[in-house]
Amino acid sequence: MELVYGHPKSLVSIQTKYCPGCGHGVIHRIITEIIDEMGLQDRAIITNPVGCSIWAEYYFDFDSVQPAHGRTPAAATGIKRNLPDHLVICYQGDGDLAAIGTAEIIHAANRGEKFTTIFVNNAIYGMTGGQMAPTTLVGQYATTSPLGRDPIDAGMGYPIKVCELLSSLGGTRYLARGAVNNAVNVKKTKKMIRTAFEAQMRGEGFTMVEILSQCPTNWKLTPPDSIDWLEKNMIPYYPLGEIKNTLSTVAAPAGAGN
Ligand SMILES: Cc1ncc(C[n+]2csc(CCOP(=O)(O)OP(=O)(O)O)c2C)c(N)n1
Repeated sequence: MELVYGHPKSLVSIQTKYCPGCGHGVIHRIITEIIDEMGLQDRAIITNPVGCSIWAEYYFDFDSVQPAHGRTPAAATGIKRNLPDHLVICYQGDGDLAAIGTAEIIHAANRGEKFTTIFVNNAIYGMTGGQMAPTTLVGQYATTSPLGRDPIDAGMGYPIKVCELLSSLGGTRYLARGAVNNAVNVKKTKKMIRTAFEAQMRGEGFTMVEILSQCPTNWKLTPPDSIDWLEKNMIPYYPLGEIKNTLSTVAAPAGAGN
């Protein structure tokens, strides 16, 4: 009998600690499906720093390293340079990547480090209870912006579009933005991650997939309402699709980069 559906081998079969409606679980699922499809379970290493995904090492059935908050690109740089035949994934939240780790990601991207960043943008600090993140939308409530993010009068600045920001850097080869708010977007996001992983294994430069993801608990919404909120508020500001793609279209010579 042909198997049409199964649990990914690279994903441990246990209940996660994520809140109901959180996007991290879906993102874990599509990453592990691709790792299985590419046969990379024994050559995959994920670096997951502080944030809700601190639990990820319990769920991924392959190697993981937990660097300090925001320092994941530095750790991934060292790992990938030493193990160029491995799939190295930097799994970062928006607080981690776009606040405390801003310098790390900019320089890693600019150097064209050959790992893939999975940037989970839930527009808030999830783990610490809903403080404003660099990606929090204008007007959005957070515990540190109780009247809504106010870029000018309260001096809170504007939500940062990370893909667009990194796109000017010479070392970046593939920057795409997906979402996990519905089945169509999950499928498209999976395709983006696969493109990035394949490019990495061909030895191309820096690749990143930003994923707009629900945080019902800290958005103070039910899971269904958080899906609507993401679609109505996040997608118009953070457009989905490929923001930059300068990947080679010809196959790399045998052995190049892996
Ligand atoms: C050096 C350091 N500073 C601050 C913290 C507190 N802290 C833990 S998680 C976090 C924010 C995480 O937010 P994000 O990266 O967006 O991930 P999420 O929890 O939303 O998935 C912060 C500030 C810490 N653990 N270490």
